[in-house]
Amino acid sequence: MSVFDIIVEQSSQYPKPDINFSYGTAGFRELGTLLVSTVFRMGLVAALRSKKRHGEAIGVVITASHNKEEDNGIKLVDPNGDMLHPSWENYCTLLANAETDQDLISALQSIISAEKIDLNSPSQVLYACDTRPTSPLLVSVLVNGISLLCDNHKDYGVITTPQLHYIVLCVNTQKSVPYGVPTIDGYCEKLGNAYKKIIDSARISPDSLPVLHVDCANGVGAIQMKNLSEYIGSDHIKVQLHNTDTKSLNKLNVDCGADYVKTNQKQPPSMDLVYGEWCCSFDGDADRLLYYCVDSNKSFRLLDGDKISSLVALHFRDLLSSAGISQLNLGVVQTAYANGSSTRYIKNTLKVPVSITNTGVKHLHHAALGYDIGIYFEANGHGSILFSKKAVETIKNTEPQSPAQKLALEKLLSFHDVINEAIGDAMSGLLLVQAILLSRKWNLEYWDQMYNDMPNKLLKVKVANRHIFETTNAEQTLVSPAGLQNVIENLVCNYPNGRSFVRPSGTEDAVRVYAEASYPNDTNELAYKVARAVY
Ligand code: 16G
Ligand code: ZN
Repeated sequence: MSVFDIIVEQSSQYPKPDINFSYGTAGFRELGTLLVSTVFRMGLVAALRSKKRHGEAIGVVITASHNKEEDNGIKLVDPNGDMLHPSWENYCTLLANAETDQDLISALQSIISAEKIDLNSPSQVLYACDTRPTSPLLVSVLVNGISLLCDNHKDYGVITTPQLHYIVLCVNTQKSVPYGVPTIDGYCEKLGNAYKKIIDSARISPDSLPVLHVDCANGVGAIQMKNLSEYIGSDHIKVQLHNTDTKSLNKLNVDCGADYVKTNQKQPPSMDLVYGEWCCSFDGDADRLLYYCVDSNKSFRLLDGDKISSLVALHFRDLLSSAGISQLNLGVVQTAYANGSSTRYIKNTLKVPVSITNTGVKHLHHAALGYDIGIYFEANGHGSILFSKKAVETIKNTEPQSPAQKLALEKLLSFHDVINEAIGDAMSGLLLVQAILLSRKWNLEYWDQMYNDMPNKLLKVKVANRHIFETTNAEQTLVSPAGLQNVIENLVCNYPNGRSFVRPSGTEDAVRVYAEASYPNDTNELAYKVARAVY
């Protein structure tokens, strides 16, 4: 029997449901029970992608992030720990939509021939999942798919999405400059030790450490944050974990998690906010991070991805200056959703350049590679910082002329190790933010005052066909349907500092309308008027 005969035989156990799949911004997302055929096929793609890359490890994560518990998803991780290369997304879509087992074989053969893949090449696939009830079944089917083309595969169990990205990057750099040890212990050691170094050099005593309340969204972050904070120890970090029930049904992301907090602009009902306390939320797979607190009037204050970017840009600008390094270009990448105040603050006050890209981590990550040190965060809390080779070498090779300069150089290297450069990572981001705030002796209230957010509104509009909405200019301008952009611009100019754009969602069957303006009433009016024009 040829390998294709075996694939046909196996695949017949997993018939494709009557769904048109599309590998979107975050891979495939669907009701978990409807993803069985897809994960089997993605096992095959992962093996082929690894063969194409001569045996470099490819990652597969089974997760639907902040989506509801019944949903699940699957996405592939490329050898450098980044998202799957866009040229392969179409292959994933092609395979997922093959109607019959024979169609599947034809699709596989077309990929093998287009990419000139030698089936005898070595391959390696690493996989993991989140805490969803459908994850174990999907993992077992995934393994069935992988093992038909690849005998070197490893299960990393229930870990966060960014941890798997980290592991893939570590495995693939073992023979050159190892990024780290490719285990969860290795992750805790690398990030945890770097964080401890910064706290020690800032001479922060255990008594003066604030307690950070962490909402784990009843997801995998609950397990892994416990692990990480225990590794670091309470003399360096004090966290109190909330929403940590990963065992009961109907808890994941319910009334908690970063998406809940961002969408509702309020804390999870399970968390009582007290003035002066520090709080943050992860999403269901712990790749998003948001901070929040209440002010002295008990009003909720959200410190979102834009505020994290601003804090990081300020701190890195200062550290580079104290380290006497002026030859590295530091930049921030945002999307159109970034609050206008944050963009103005970073550009005009910090004098750090800002580029705007399409929504979705892969776009931000790619743009951040254009800077020597590229900071990227989506407003929703997903982000990281990328250091170029030149940046790391410059920091390592600069000869300090004073103790202060030496300290700044050491801190830059420690910050480099705290960050998970493979992808946005809530736990790594938490250590980063804590280390910056504690180094600067800032609290959340002080951080919040960096700038005032513009009032803003995000609406989801169900339309007959979202695919007719086409955008340009980093999704800020509509090119289709014809004439709609003019209508939006005519509305926007009626409101002081108005800004609005419309884009099709990459994860849901809807379009999103964003508006901001100087006054809350104007903002709402603008958003609803644009939404009416879209509908
Ligand atoms: C996905 C993206 C996220 C983006 C969101 C936009 C990744 C890992 N995740 O969750 O970055 O903000 O989609 O969703 O890329 P939307 O297209 O439905 O607005
Ligand atoms: Zn997520």
